[in-house]
Amino acid sequence: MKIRAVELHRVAMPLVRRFETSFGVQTTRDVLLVRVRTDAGDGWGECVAGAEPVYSSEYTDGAEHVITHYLAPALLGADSVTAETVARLLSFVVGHRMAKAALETAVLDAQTRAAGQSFGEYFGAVRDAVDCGVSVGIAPTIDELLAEVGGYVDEGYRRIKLKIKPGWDLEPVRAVRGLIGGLPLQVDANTAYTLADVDHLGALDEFGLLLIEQPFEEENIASHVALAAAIATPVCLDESIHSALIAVDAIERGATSIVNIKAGRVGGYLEAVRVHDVCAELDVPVWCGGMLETGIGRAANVALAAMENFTLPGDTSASRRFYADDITEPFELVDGRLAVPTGGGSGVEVREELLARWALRAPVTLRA
Ligand code: SMG
Ligand code: MG
Repeated sequence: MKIRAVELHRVAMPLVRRFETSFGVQTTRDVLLVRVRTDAGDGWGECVAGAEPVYSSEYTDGAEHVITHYLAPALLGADSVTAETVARLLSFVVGHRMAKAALETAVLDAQTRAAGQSFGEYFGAVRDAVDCGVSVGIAPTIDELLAEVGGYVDEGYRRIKLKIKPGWDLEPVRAVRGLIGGLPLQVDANTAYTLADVDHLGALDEFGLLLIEQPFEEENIASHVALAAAIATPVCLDESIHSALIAVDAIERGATSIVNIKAGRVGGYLEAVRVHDVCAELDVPVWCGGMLETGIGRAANVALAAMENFTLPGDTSASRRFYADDITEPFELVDGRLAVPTGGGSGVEVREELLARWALRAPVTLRA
C-alpha cells in the first residue's frame, strides 16, 4: 500500500469514575488517535501512552512529536508499506513502542479492511468471545472499594484485579476476597514495591490470588526472580515485557510464570502475537492487558485475546467501565464476555461526530 497521509487526532475522554493507581489519579484520558489514508483505504490506530510520563517513559505529547518528526515521515516516504514492514521501516528510531504500535495498527486496519479480513482472522483467533476481567483502582475507603467491586460482580465480570500499593494491599484484598468468595482475583502493584517488601507480599499467599502483577520497577528482573522463588502467588510481568525476546528471558530466569500482553508496550500487535507464541511454546499462559482504550484499541485487544494461549481473563472490560460513550460502537458485556468483532480490520467504525465533539484541537494531517 502507498500511505498518502497520516492524520493525528487528539481527544479528551472523561472517565466515568476516577482511576487511582500507585502512580496517580486519572479522571480523563487524553488520547492520540491515528488515521492512515492509503491507496487501499483508511485505517485507525490508538496510541495507549498516558498524558504524562508517570506510568511509562512514553506520553501523549512525546508520541505525537516522534510520530510527526520521525515515524510518519518514514512511512510516507516509503514506496510501499504493509503491516509486516512497518516495524522494519521504523526500526531506526530507538524505543517509542507505543507510538510505533499506533501507526502499525492503523496500517494493519487499512490492509485487513481492504482484504475483507478481520483482526481476529489475521491474528489466528480460536474463539468468538473472550472472558473479561476488570481492573479496579485504589479507592478512598474499603467500603467504597467493596461497592465498586460488587457492581462489577453484578455486571458479570469473570475476574477482579485490584490495584495495590504499600499501605493499600492486605486489607483491601482480604475485604474483597470476603465479598467475592471464589471468583478469580489478582493484584497489580505497578512497580510500587521493593525487594525489602518480599515478606510482606508473601502475606498475600493466603488469599489464593491468580497472580501478582509487576511489584518492582520495570528494569528489575532480578528482584522478580527473588520474589517468585519466595512466595506461592504466581508473579506476572507487565511493564517489564517490551518484546518476545525479553519475555523469553524473563520466563527462563524464573521472573514470571504468566505474562500480561499489551500490544502498545511491545510495539504493536504483530510483536504481541510473537509474545503470545513464545509464551505458548514455553507453556506460560498469557492474558491481555488494558490501557483504558477507546473502542479502537479495545476492538484490537479483544481480537488478540481470542488467540489460543490467552487462557486467563483480560483487562478487556466493557466500554462503559471507563466511558459513558465510546468513540466507536460500544463494547458490551454478555455473560462476562465480549464478542470478537467479525467485520474487516478492527471491525469497528469511528463515530466522526464524537471525534469532532471531543477534539482537543483540529486534526493535523502529515503528507509526504
Ligand atoms: O484498560 O482496563 C484497563 C486498565 C487496566 O489496570 C489496567 N492497566 O498496569 O495494567 C496496568 C494498568 C495500566 C493502565 S494505567 C496507565
Ligand atoms: Mg499492569
